[in-house]
Amino acid sequence: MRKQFILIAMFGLCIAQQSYASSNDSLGNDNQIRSNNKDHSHHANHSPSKIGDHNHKQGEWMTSYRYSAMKMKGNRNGESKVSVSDVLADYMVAPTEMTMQMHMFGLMYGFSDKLTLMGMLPYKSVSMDHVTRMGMEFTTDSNGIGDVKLSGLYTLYNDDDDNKIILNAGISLPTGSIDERDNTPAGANQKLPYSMQ
Ligand SMILES: [Cu+2]
Repeated sequence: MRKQFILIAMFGLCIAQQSYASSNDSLGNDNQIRSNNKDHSHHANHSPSKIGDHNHKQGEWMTSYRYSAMKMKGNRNGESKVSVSDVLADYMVAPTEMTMQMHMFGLMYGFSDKLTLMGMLPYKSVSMDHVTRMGMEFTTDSNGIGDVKLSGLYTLYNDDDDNKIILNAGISLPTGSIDERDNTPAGANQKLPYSMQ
């Protein structure tokens, strides 16, 4: 059998939408939602593609939504690429491609000027293509919420030029769904492996 070449392809796409609400701004307007580039000097250099890289002033809220998609192809054993036939020599089924889409919802709150609290909730959709030793192809899909992450961002250092050192400490709560099932050649409604949970 001709050795197959494995393509390794991976791309990421990130679209982020963020909005800010301030409850202690100079206008005294409690529920004003602000767009990213207005009025908030401490966000002037803030790129929305980073998470947890900034703090908020006391009483300030920020909500964020971020979409990302990823596609992975090919198999590896440690550092080296392995072909589908290599995988099938050891296993009954080889994965060929996996796509993941993630919706990430975030909330930040300025507990004080130095301490910002942050919570994040992901929603994931995963799809994996496989081929069996018999040459049969099949796909499994799953979707559900992932682990909630709660963290605190503490400003250790902040100079006049707005250079900052922020300590980011957090915990991950095991809220992710771990009982995702789908149909496979082994039968209907089978429990899916870890990477699909
Ligand atoms: Cu923020």
